[in-house]
Amino acid sequence: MSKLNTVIFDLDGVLVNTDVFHFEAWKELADRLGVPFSAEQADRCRGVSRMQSLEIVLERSERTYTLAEKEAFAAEKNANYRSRLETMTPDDVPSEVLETLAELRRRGCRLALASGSKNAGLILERTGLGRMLDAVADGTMITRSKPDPEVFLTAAKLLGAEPCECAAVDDAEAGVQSARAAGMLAVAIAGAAKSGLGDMNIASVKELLQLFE
Ligand code: B16
Repeated sequence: MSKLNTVIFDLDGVLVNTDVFHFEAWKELADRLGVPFSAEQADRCRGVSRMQSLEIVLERSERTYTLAEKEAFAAEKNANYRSRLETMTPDDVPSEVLETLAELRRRGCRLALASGSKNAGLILERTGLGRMLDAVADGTMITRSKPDPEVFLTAAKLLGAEPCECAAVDDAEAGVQSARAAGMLAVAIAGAAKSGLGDMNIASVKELLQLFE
């Protein structure tokens, strides 16, 4: 196996806590429609596409909806979500994330993003995180969502990195599956780590530094 020299991060729930905004925006839609929506369902929305998330939100609905209605619901949720993103500032990036990115770079590591979100650009701009990354692959550049490996492979390609040189960090089951299918070292964090889904399972991004000592 080649030596690791690249770290590719998921965004929502890994570099920033926008997973909470996703939950709040989906919950408001579910409440308006009178559909129960649990934390367990919200957890299953992690990493998967907007329309797949909507299907999870609607799975306890007593009525079915047309595609046009579903597209309107997804647009409503996205407008709500983006209004929350507009409030973000650089202070919303946890200090341990900033310190870890800076230290990884100091150790010669290339850094990239692999997010399924079409809103990643807004988040990177609001938080200033874009300046700390060498490449960005997001939901606007792919046709297949996680667990398909496309987004992680796109990020690696942008850097000219081989998958075996990359550690891929994700908090979602779909994301860890995507990383593994890409042939990368799959590093699980947060919920995915608690379930032991990764090749490596970490509680904090700081633990990535042990890969580059
Ligand atoms: P959007 P990630 C994913 O981002 C989220 O985890 C997932 O909950 C969301 O449905 C998906 O992006 C699409 O996001 O609606 O903003 O385009 O975890 O891959 O960074």
